[in-house]
Amino acid sequence: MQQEPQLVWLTGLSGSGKSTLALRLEHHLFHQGYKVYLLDGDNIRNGLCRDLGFSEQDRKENIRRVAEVSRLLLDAGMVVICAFISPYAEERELARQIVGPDRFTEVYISCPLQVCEQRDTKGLYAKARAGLIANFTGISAPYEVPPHPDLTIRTDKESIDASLDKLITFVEPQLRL
Ligand code: GGZ
Repeated sequence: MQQEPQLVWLTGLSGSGKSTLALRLEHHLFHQGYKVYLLDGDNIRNGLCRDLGFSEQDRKENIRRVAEVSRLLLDAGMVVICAFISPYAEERELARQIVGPDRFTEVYISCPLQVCEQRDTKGLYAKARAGLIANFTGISAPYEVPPHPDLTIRTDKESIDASLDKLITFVEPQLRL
């Protein structure tokens, strides 16, 4: 199948729904016949970036490496989905430049901190509040809201199914040659 290599970059707080949406988008595109690959904390921070933590410097290096890998995958013709907190606007912009602006779509997965904290699916916010995790995004480290994302999805207002529909409707036309 002919496809336009594109990177879909999901940014947002821990617990905002990035990983769920990224995985569901990946499955959808795969079943449509696209060659697609998902990069996220699970497959990146356990391997390529396992020497990195969550200081500002390490997060920036994490995002830079992810962008470089994405560029290689795009050059190989893949559709790439990235799901990272990527809290710094400057690094998201750097990622856009590394892969090429016309191959990069920034999607802001928007959800208020209070809602992410209530969800606390992994108990990380509770640990961060208790001082057991340092530099936790939203608690003791910043998250810079994207000023001009290509798409914003409000997971506190819309169901996962509705959010996914919105994402697919926006992304899929860009992948057709
Ligand atoms: C934020 C942290 C931290 C700290 C561990 N701050 O909800 P999760 O668990 O599964 O996703 C979070 C993931 C964030 O990794 P990223 O590579 O996306 O971060 S960044 O883009 O900023 O480099 C969370 C877990 O790692 N986690 N410690 N201090 N999230």
